Parts: sequence; structure tokens; C-alpha cells
Amino acid sequence: GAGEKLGVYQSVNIINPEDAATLFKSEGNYPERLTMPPWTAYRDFRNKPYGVLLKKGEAWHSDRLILNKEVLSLQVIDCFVPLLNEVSEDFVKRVQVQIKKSGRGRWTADFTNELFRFALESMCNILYGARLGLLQDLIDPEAQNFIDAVTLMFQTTSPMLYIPPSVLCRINSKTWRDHVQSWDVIFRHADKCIQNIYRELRLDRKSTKEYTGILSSLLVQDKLPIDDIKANVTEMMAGGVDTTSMTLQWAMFELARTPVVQEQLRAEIFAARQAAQGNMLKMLKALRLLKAVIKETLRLHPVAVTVQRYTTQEIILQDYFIPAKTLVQVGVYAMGRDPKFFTKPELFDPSRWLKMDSTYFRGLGFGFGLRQCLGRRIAELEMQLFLIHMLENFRIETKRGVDIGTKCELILIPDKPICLTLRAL
Ligand code: HEM
Ligand code: 2DC
Repeated sequence: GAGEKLGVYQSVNIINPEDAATLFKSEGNYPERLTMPPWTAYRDFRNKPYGVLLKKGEAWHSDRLILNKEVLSLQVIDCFVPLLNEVSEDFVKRVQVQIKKSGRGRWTADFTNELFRFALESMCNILYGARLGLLQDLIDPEAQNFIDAVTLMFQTTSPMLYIPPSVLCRINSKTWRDHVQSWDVIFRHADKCIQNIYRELRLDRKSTKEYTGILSSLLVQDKLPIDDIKANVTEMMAGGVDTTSMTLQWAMFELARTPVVQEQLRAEIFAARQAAQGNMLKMLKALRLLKAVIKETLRLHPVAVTVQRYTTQEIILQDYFIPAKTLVQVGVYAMGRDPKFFTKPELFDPSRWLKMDSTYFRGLGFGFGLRQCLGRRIAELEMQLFLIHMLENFRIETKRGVDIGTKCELILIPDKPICLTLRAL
């Protein structure tokens, strides 16, 4: 555990699952990760409240408990299935139309923006219980602006990570201005969506039996002040675009490069579909390989290069005493590619997750514990349903021998466009 000085931060970096276990088991009731000065600076600058992403201590804890019930709990995620399922089905229809148009039985493209649109449409359908129509040919330019703003927001974060917020604002650099502008677009568009639902809810209380999305559920419950609801819904709407879409793109790329696994997965899906007789919840329970495919994708292609915590007490890692209040970073990307923890790490082999004798603290793609990804269950479901429908309808192919690396634009993304071919089965 060598200490490294990075700008103004000092951190201890670890990659051993046992060390990660020691760290997370002592994280306490209010775990904190590395602060994001540009993100908090924007909110302070515009006088906007923080959501759970940026809150700390008891304020974070109480909001997080309320949100967990609406977003992460086992009871509520079943409500998401029909909402996410229809978006995936519409994506398939869109691909089918494109294939017909091509006249060649296939569609070859860089699917980045298609997947951004899919991810935002999915997220909004569960947040607002309403479709934005992003899987049509012509989409609302404001939605596209929102998508582009999230990307630019991430891009402009990294260069400012180690600059104190007060300085950021004072120097008024191009990066800072772009950053402010992208958050402005994000908040304005989210606010518009939120206002629509808010108004609807006050006019006519829709049939209360049907599930109408996370936002109306939060509004009806009335446990969080409206400004906090807005802050959190905005974070979820923005957090749900690049994360799941990039992971899905990597998953399709790996499945295209490993046709044997793709066929096994397709077989599992067909069998589960038959056995479940149209009961999607039952079907999802049976898909063990599918879940392993997603874990394996996040092992090789995590969204977050590290998961970090400030220690709350002294701990021992590899014989080193780590004092309280030290920033410790678990190198999730490095761990996933280390032969000490994964045999033949370069191989895309989802079955390793089914037969490995120990997966102990090896699957950290969504972080860990009380502070883990709030959108984890949504992301998992969304990605599972997408892959189910895609594999039931198309063969995924890619050119042989094209190597795609990874670059960091705050989140990890492909270093060049990934070209995929979807062929009607
Ligand atoms: C936090 C990954 C999708 C919202 C995180 C963290 C990771 C992560 C690693 C930090 C967790 C920690 O420190 O332990 C991912 C991945 C995703 C994904 C890999 C998809 C493949 C989403 C989605 C949403 C979302 C769809 C929208 C609901 C959040 C929020 C936090 C968070 C709000 C902060 C939670 C807190 O501080 O309490 N995510 N995420 N994420 N994520 Fe995600
Ligand atoms: C970036 O060194 C690299 O889920 C830094 O949905 C350490 C670090 C800290 C926090 C991580 C961040 C990295 C990557 C992006 C993450 C973020 C926590 C949440 C965020 C992983 C690894 C993300 C993408 C959220 C973003 C929500 C936002 C759009 C409102």
C-alpha cells in the first residue's frame, strides 16, 4: 500500500480483495468517497441542494434510506420490469426497421448514441412513468442536448478534479464554463420533466393502483422536501445515461468477439423464456449466465476506475498501519485484470463467476455497502432486459482483430468507436 501524492490528495491504493474487505468492513455508518469539487462547486455556485451523490453524514444517511426504498429495495424493483421491458422491446423494433431499410439483413454502426437514447428513455420511464420517444427517428433536440451535456459534464470534470472549488470559480477557465453550462442544461431539462409530473399529479391523481414511477412515488410519500426530490431525481436521470449504455456496448462487443459465449447465453435465454411461459419475473430469476455476463463485462470494463473510502478508524492493510481519515482507493480496474485474482484475466469468461470458489470482494463494479451505487438494481435490470431482447432477435458481430482500449473521461470508456453488426436471426 504505497502512498501516492496526486495534486493535493494523498491516497493509499490497494487491489487485493482481502484488503478491500478490510476497508469496507470498517467503513462505518456514513461512508465517504473521494469528493468531487467541480460537482459541489457547481451546486454552491447556483445555489442548488445536493442529492445523495454529494451529501455527507446524517443528511446523506436519512435521504439515502428514503431513496433506497424507492429505488433499490426488492419490493419496488419488480415494478420496474414492465416499464423497462417495453423500452427494450421498442429498441428491438427500431433495430428491425433499420435492418429492413438496409436491405441486407443487418445493421452495422457505432451504437454509442443509440444506447445513450435507450438508457435515457429507460431511466425516464421508471422515474416519470412516461415515454420521451427517444427510440424514434426524430427526437426532441432538448433530449439530445441533455445526453450531450452529461458527456461534456463528465469530460470537463477530470481536468478540474484536483483544483479547489473556490479557485475554479475565480479563474473562470473554459473548462469551468463548459462544466457549468453542461450542468445548467442537465438541471433545466430534468426540471422540465419533473414539473410535468408534478403538475399532472396535482391536477388529476391518476389511478393510484398502477405504479407510476419513482418521482410520483416520492411526491406522494412526502418524506423528502421537494428540492431534495428534485436534486436526487436529477442525479438519477443524469447518472443513468453513460453508465448503463457504455456497459451494454462493452457487453455486446465481448459477446461479438466470443461467439461461443453468445450462443450459450442465447440458449439460456430461449430455455428460460420457454420455462417461464411469459412470466418475466420468473424468467429473470433463471438467467444465471446472463448475470455472470454482466459481472464479467464490469470486471474487464468497469465504469469507475476505483472505489474509494475515507477510513474512519485505524486499519491494517498488508502490514501497513493506515490511520483514520486516510483516502484509500480500491483499484477496481487493476484488480479485474490481475492474474493473482482472476485466472487468465484477458479472457471474457462469464462462467468463471459461476464456478469460482471465491468471488469474495471481487465484484466491485457498483461499489460496496451502504454507499454503493443507488442505481444498481435499475442498471442491472435494464441491462438484463436489453440483452435478453437483443439476443432473442439478433446475432451480434464485430470485425476480427480490432482491439479496443480504455480511456478515462472521468468514467472509463472505449478509446475509439466500437463498430458492431446486428444481424436478424
Ligand atoms: C454511485 C457505478 C448506474 C446513480 C456509484 C458508484 C459506482 C457506480 C462504482 C460508487 C459506489 C461506491 O462508492 O461504493 C455504476 C455502474 C452503473 C451505474 C457500473 C451501470 C452499469 C447508475 C444508474 C444510476 C446511478 C443507472 C441512476 C439511478 C448513482 C448514484 C450514486 C452512484 C446517485 C451515488 C450514491 C451515494 O453516494 O449514495 N455508481 N453506476 N448509477 N450511482 Fe451508479
Ligand atoms: C472517477 O479519481 C475517478 O456512478 C476519481 O452515476 C474517483 C471517482 C470518484 C467517484 C466516482 C468517479 C471516480 C466516476 C463516476 C462515478 C463517481 C461516483 C458516482 C459516479 C462512479 C471513479 C457515477 C457515474 C454516477 C454519476 C451521477 C451524476 C451524473 C449525477
